[in-house]
Amino acid sequence: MIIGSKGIMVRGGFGGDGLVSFRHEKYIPFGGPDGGDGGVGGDVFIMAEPRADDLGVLRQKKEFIAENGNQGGSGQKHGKKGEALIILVPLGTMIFVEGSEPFVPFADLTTPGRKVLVAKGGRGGLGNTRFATAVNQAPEIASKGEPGEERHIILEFKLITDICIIGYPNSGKSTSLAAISRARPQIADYPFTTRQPILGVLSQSLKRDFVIAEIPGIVEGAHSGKGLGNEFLRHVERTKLLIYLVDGTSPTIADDLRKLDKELELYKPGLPQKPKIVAVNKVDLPQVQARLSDIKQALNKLEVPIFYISAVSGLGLMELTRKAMEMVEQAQDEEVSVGEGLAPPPTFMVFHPRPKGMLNPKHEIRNAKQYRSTNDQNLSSNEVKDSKQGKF
Ligand SMILES: Nc1nc2c(ncn2[C@@H]2O[C@H](COP(=O)(O)OP(=O)(O)OP(=O)(O)O)[C@@H](O)[C@H]2O)c(=O)[nH]1
Ligand SMILES: [Mg+2]
Repeated sequence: MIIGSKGIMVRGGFGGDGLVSFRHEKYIPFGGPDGGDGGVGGDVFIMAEPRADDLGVLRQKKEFIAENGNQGGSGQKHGKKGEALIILVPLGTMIFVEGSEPFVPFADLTTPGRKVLVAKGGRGGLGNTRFATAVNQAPEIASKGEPGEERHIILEFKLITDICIIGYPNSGKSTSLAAISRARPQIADYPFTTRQPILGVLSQSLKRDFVIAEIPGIVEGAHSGKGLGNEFLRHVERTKLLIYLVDGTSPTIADDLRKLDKELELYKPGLPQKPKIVAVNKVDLPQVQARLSDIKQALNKLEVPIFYISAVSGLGLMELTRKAMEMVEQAQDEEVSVGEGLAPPPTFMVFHPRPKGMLNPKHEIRNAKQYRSTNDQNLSSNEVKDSKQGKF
């Protein structure tokens, strides 16, 4: 089953704590503070991976937490940075952040290898060297590392295709897809043979390959869950061209087309206004041949290109694919990138410790003894506060 949407939690690693330490060397009395700063926590990224088919690549995992930074060392050594965590998702994944404005994607991964930072690692704490002042030359204080950003994210996977073939069950979508591309979907004379979108590649153009998909059969009432429902229509949203494939043996072809339009409109207003081609299939059958002129008459008012084809004999397929590729190229030129105008990530206000005599009373700085005995990085004892959402 294609996993099309999934909620996950991402969190950057904790910053490492700053260290309280003093230089102890033979013949060097009062060596002074030499505690280093903690390393910054690892960031969490989401990256588009073209080989992944759907969000199933994430398996059952729901929480993604990057590595913590290490504690600072003596001799002013900086703690090691936490390693970044990269979550691989399929190309075509949209990222939404819970709590931000609905329906405005945080990012849209439409190019292979695109990497988006979704949770920053926490800053490392300051070592006691940073707190030395003229009046306090041996500070026994250091600050704790900060927690990383935490976000609840919804991932939505929508296929990126050039062409989508949609139509009623049994109209011949799989047969057509197999005839014009290298895809080998299952073909049978019962409805809903295809239960998942199937992808194929059209490589008849010298310029580039075209990705073509068959969407499982749509029936009247799909928007309210009939048949396989409208679950797969999300994949139609980002195609450049629709091919409405209708069965030539249907006595109500014009009506079938209107119903397809209606189902798409009910799923998402404006969706049927995408560039479109109508293909009447199975014209090799004598009963279709017999009423071909009536069919043409019934469809002559449509303002979209119409092709009369036979997916079995190949009749009209060449002309159909040529027109489809031409329309995709045209649509591409006019396309406005979805990635433009993305909402910025929600902002978190972080209060950082101010060393060298400018300490804010709100910041919790511990003395050296307490500090060494505490290993846990308790969230509530940290200085980071989220002014807006009160998360930290
Ligand atoms: N005579 C004739 N039969 C066809 C043609 N195209 C498809 N068929 C037959 O119609 C039946 C359904 O074909 P499919 O390609 O599986 O139809 P589909 O639209 O993918 O069906 P679902 O996946 O169930 O929605 C099969 O028995 C095909 O052999 C055609 O051009 N001519
Ligand atoms: Mg099929």
